[in-house]
Formats: sequence, structure tokens, C-alpha cells
Amino acid sequence: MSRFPHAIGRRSFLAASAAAVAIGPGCAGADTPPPGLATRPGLGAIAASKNILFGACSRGLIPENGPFRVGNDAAYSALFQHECRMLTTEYEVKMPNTRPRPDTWDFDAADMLLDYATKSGMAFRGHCLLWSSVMPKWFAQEVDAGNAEAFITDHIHKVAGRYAGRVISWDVVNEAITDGDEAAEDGLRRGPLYDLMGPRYLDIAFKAAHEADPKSLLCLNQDAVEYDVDSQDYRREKTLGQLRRLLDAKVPIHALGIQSHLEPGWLKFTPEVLSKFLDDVAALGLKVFITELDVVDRRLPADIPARDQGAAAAVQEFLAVVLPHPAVAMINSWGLSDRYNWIEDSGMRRKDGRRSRAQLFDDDLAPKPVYQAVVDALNAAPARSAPLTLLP
Ligand code: 9MR
Repeated sequence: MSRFPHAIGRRSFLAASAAAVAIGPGCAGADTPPPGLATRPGLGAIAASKNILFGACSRGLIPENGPFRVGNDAAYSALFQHECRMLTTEYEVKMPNTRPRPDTWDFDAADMLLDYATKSGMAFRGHCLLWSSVMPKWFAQEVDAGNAEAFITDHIHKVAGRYAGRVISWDVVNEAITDGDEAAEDGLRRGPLYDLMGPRYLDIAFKAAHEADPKSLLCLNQDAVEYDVDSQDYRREKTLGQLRRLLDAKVPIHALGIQSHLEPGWLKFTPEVLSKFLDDVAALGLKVFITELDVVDRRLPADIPARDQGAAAAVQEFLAVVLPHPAVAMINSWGLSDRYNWIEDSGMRRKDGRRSRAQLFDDDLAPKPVYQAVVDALNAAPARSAPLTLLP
């Protein structure tokens, strides 16, 4: 299926290739094992003891977008296997990657990640089938109001159908709701999908995903709904509105994803506000997945101990609200180590030029205070009645 034979088995650290990877300056290499694995059970195991699924995203091999990290960096792979029970695609199934041209498909990177997850005994999570902010350049020329529904349906059938029965959960639509000038009246983000189909694009996408993969838990994945500010109040209200609308229309949807790129030192966090939102989503009969947990540290101090404490405090206050809630069934970290950190390739970098420390593990794959915050929160969490499974 894949032309990449790199996937390695659980704990087969030595067998993995230590091929050249771009890792952080001055940090230990791919052949230096991560410290401390023998002395801790791993987040995946702690979470599983509460029937919570814990995992992280990783990139597959995309030449212009970074190496196959879990497959090429043996130390990183060992850490990933120790800590994670689920692997989430980071870029591989987004439309510009699966479909470089309207009639050309490329599943190599996604296949590679699925092979790795399967051989490692991990669940596999698909992110994301549609994201109106990340679309191929050709889309506007090829798709118009007349063919949009058929086009989107066919696209989702092909992608979700390829992996049917093997994806614990799909982010069907990413970041659908926004605020300010980008938002239409119903809070939906204007863009290539909304402009052609209106709110119906959500209905079309979820139906197509369910047809293609009837066992996968289908998720609407939303950003910027964690904090107590007007713009996020608006997003929470509009998100609930769309969820109600979809459920009333009998559209197959099973979960709301709350991305949770936490950003301490900026927006106000009020536990009751987030808690009420979780209650409102759960009252609709939906699960909640924490889909992209990490800490954007650009507003924290430069001093590393102070910065790491700030990150740990943000995660601690967030998880203290989220994890007691029985609807929350999954935590996915958006990366695992600062060695591979999406923030460094984004507009969210620190202004002082220092490398971001968004992740649970540092460049040398050692746990940071934020890791302990997650351990403590998981240990304090009540057990869920059952683990997350594919639909019957
Ligand atoms: O981490 C992802 C990065 O590798 C991609 O280049 C980028 C664009 O596709 O997306 C990043 O992940 C985003 C995720 O898909 C949706 N929420 C925000 C994440 C960080 O930008």
C-alpha cells in the first residue's frame, strides 16, 4: 500500500532508522534514547486507566513540510510509543496534500502514519477532511456552485473510504466557526466552502464521511473557544447553534473537538465559562475531544524556568476544568517534543527570537513541568465508564 517501508514496531527503537532529521540546535540526536522512560508509565497508560485516550500528532513525509518524524528519529519514536496510545495526522490528509491536482491523489504520507500507528498498537486519528483556510490552489478554478456538493462528497468518500474502519475519529470540518469580519451571520467562516454551499457544506461533509466510514466518530474541530472573552463567547454560542442545527437535521456527528492551543499571559480564563460550555455540548449528547493541546508561549517570560512554570500553570488550570467532565474522552497533544514544534514554522513564534517551548517534552525529549501537570490532572480525573471505541 505504501511505498515507504519505514514504519517500526512498538518499542523497536533500535530497529528504526536514524536518518537525517532536522532537530533543534544543540539538542541530543536521534540515537540518544529519551531519558526516564523506565521510571514512568507514560501518559497513554495513565489516561487509559481512566478510559481516556491520549495521543499526539506527527508529520508524515512531505518533502516541503518536514520529515517522517516518528519513522526517522528513533529516539522520538521511542518517546512517542511510550507516551501515546493514538497518533493523529498533522498535515497528511489535508486536501492540498492528498490532492496536489484535481485528478492526482497522494496518500503516501498518510499511509505511512497509519502503518506506524497500526504496528505500534496505537489508534489512528484523521485530521482533517475539510478546512476552508487550507485548500489547494486549484480549488477555485475547478469547483463552482453547480458541482460543489458532488465534488466534496466524492473527495470525502475517497479519503475517508480509503481508511474505513481504521480511524477512531475524523475531524470532518476544521475551524468552521469564526468571529469578526470573516464570519457570516451564523458564525460560519466565509471561504471557498461556505461561499459555494452555505451552511449545508457541513451537512454534506458529515454525511459523506459517515457513508465512507460508518464506524468512525465524527468530530467538528473548533479553535478559540476556551477563553472568557467576547469573541470566544460569540464562537461558543455559534458553535452550539451549528451543533444543534446539525443534530436537528439528523446529520451524523459524534463529538466537538476543542483545539486548546492555550495562550497564557493574554486572554482571561474563567473555569465556570468553559465548564458551562462543556455542559452545553454534553447535553446535546456529544462527546468532547481535546484535539490540539499545547501552549503558545510567546507571551510568557524569556527565562526558561519561569516560562515552563507558566505553561504548566496554564495546562493545570485548563485540565482542572476539562478532565473532571465525563464527556471528555480524548486528549490529543499537538506535537510531543519541542524538537518538532509547529510554532517555529508559524506566525505564533516569540518576538524575541527564542525557540518556542510549546510541548510536553523539551528538545532532548525530557519531560517538562507541563508534563507533570498532565500526569497530575489525569491521576485526579474520574474514570470514564468505558473506553472510546469505533461505532458498532
Ligand atoms: O501543525 C500543522 C502544520 O504542520 C501545518 O503546516 C499547518 C497547515 O496545514 O497546520 C498545523 O496544524 C494546525 C491544525 O491543522 C489546525 N489547528 C491549528 C494547527 C496549528 O496551526
